[in-house]
Amino acid sequence: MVRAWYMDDSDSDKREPHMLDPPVFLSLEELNKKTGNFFLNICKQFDADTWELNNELAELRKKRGYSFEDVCEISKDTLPDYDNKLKAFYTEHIHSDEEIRFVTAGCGYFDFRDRDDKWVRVEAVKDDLIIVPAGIYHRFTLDSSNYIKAKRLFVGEPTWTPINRPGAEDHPVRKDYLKCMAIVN
Ligand code: KMT
Ligand code: NI
Repeated sequence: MVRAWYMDDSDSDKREPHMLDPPVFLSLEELNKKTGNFFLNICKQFDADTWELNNELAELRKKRGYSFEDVCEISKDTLPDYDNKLKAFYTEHIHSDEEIRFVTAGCGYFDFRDRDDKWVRVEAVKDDLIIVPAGIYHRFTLDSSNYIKAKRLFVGEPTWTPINRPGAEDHPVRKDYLKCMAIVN
């Protein structure tokens, strides 16, 4: 199950959960409200061992036009330029397209800014499909197990380039995201 919670502001190891004391969890519905309805139905679960047989996942891919697919395995031994990549993943950024990750092994944290600019941490484990909307501020870190394997899906030819904050405020994709957020409650 995808779990989500508000983060504390301690600057200890980012791979720790960083829950508030006591913890404040968000249901997917609450997460959805806090981020402008973008999360509705997008933190989904599919059995990673049988995903190829799953019609619902096939439908979703077709509907959203996910034509590209590869595998990203993040560990010191499997990811070239590991330290720099992890640093870039954890630098707050947006993308001009959706970032789609289907976790097939391991665990990681996707952090998102809510509509009040507070960090919400979303735990991604095996079977979780996470679709990060274009224009939302986010970042990623491994947890203390230091390992995740995920499929990366994309519409067309992928561009993984992050647009870092600050510097992303005037990007048209960011403006579109804010416009959408303003009209939902
Ligand atoms: C990204 O762009 O943040 C990543 O690819 C993170 C890891 S995917 C499990
Ligand atoms: Ni990203």
